[in-house]
This record gives sequence, C-alpha cells and structure tokens, in this order.
Amino acid sequence: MRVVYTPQHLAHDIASETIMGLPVPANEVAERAERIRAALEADGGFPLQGPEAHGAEPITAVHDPGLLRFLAEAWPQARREAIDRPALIPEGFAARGYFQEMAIAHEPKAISGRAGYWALDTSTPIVAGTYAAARAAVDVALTAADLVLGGERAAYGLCRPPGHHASRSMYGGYCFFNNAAIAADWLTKRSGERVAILDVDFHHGNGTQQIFWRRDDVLYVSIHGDPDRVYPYFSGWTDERGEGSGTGTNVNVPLPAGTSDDEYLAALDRSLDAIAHFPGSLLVVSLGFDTYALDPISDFAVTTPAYHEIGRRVAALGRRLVILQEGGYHRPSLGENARAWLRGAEDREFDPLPAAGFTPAGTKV
Ligand code: OKP
Ligand code: ZN
Repeated sequence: MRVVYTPQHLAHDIASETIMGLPVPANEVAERAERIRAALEADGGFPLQGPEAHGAEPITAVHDPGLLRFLAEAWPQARREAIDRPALIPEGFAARGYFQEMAIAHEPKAISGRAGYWALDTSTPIVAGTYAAARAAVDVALTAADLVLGGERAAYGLCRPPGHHASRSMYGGYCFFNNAAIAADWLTKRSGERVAILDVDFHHGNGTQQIFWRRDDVLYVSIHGDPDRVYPYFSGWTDERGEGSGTGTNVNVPLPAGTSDDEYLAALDRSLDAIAHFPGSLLVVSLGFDTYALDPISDFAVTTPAYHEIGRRVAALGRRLVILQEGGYHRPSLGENARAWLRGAEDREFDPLPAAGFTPAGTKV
C-alpha cells in the first residue's frame, strides 16, 4: 500500500498543552508520526511518497475562509502582540451563552480574543510552524485520495496534525483543518459518487459530523468513547442523526470505558453494516490508535492483534479506501499498531517485528 508522508509535520512542534487550565506535556507530538513512518519503512511493503500541493480551494470548500485566514495570520500576529509567549492559546471563548438571542458576530482584532473566536479548547496551541504543517497534512490527505482515484485499491495518508475535531469554522482537539472531511468532499466532486467516512479514532469526530450534518452525499459513522464521559463532551450521542436532507446520514456509536477487542469488533460490524447500505465505492477512514489499551488519554482496551482484524474487516467491505491518520498517543505502540491495521487492510498476515527501527526524519521522501 502506498503511503503519503511529509516531514513538514515537524514544524508543528509543541512542548505542552493545557488541560483544565494547567499545563501538561503535549500529547500530539512529532514523534507520533515519526514512529509510524519508521515502522512502515521497516516493514518494506509500504512505499512512501511526498504530497502534491492542492492549494486553498479544497480547504475553503468545507471550511470558513475566515478560519483559514485566522490560522495563516495567527502566529505572526501573536509574535507582534504577545512576543514573549512560546505558543498561542486562547484567553476566552465565544461560548453559546454569550450570543443567545443576539444576532451579532464580530471577529475580535486582538490575538488573545481572536483565537478564542475560532477555537474549541485550550489543548491546541499554535506555534510558528503550525499553519505550514496543517496545510501539508491537508495535501497528504488529498494526495492519498488522488492515489485511490487514480486506481489504487487503498492508500494511507500519514496526516499530522490530525483533523476530525475541526469543524467548518472551528479548530481544536489538536486539529486545524479537517483532513478527512476535505478529502471526502474532494472525492465526492472528483468521482461523482457518494462517499462514506468511518471514524475509528477514540474520540467523536465532532468536526466531521458538523461539516456533513445536512449533506446526504456523505455518510459519517463514528465509533468512540461516550461523550457523557470523555472529550469532546458536546456531541457523539446516538440521537444525532443529521438534519434536513442529511437526516440519517450521521451514525454515532458511543462505547463504555474498558471496551474490549470483542466488544469493539461487534460495534465495528454494526458500523460496517450501516456503510454497506449506503451507495458508493469510496470509504474514507479516520484512523486513530487512541483506542489502544495503553493510550494515556483514552479508556478502551483494544490490542494490537485487534487492529489487524479491524483493518481486515474494513477492507472486506470491498470499498476503495482512503485511510487517514487521526489520533493515538501511546508512542511506543503506534508503529506496530499502524502496521497491523494496514496489513489487515491488505489481507496480509501480521507478524510483529521484534523492535521496529526508529530513526529521525530522513530525506527518503
Ligand atoms: C484528538 B484526537 C484528555 C484531554 C483531551 C483533547 C483531546 C484531543 C484528541 N483529558 N484533550 O481525536 O485524537
Ligand atoms: Zn482521538
């Protein structure tokens, strides 16, 4: 299977994030993507290539141009206005209650407020290289989509930063542009077909749900930790099914803490059944390994052999696969979990490597 990767993700280099107001070491770090790259290179069956630049148009097809402008301007503006800070994190938020009953909407000018106008949370710092890395992740996703449109049965885009929490007009949850949503929209336009998205990241993809909420040409199916318990807290319940002509094309499958391999696979089968009933030959997979038993910010109990089986069952649907990386924060396991999943998707066996080689970003791409 071809893999799209770029070392440009290294530019999004953050040391810490904020959880409930206190700084903690960042979870969404460059080592994640480098671990996966190294394992796939060591495997030998996953040729790497760089992304093609696709420009801004596919991004503004699903995102507010104001969000794109903000992300492009945020760091330079932060440097001018708050020069002593290592990263830009919002001070206040445009919360639901601020605007109730009032049809007002001014984007603030000062960067401390402007960030909060566009942001979901305080866990998504913006640094000097964030915008370039986020744009490159979109190009990775679109290049993987092009490979499949060009005849590949499946392609894997090693996107970093991830994307599924970014909605039309909001960044957050370590995400800036919604790589999977941009790729899915691109696929609908290039193929003339309907497109399904399966989101198997531990977290609900609130951004992807929001973007396609009223659209009947894109099915969004997500398996995730119950929002009664975990991030992103405000969406992911089963009664969220879409609206207007999109009614019924949003499917949420929330699961309890401690979800085992067997329980996960049963939920996966139900989800694949929903996809099988939706027309089209293309499936975008939002792939997260934060369902892993040892993930530091999640609470499922999925194991490495199960990823092989999940990949196998997803591919057994018979659809063309655009597989895009989302989360997964237990760094030591990421390479093997990716290898297991992607080998499963090719219906090849998985034999764990003793110790996957881990080398810094090279020049092989
Ligand atoms: C991004 B993706 C945990 C706080 C989590 C943000 C999580 C973003 C996950 N106590 N904050 O879906 O993997
Ligand atoms: Zn996640």
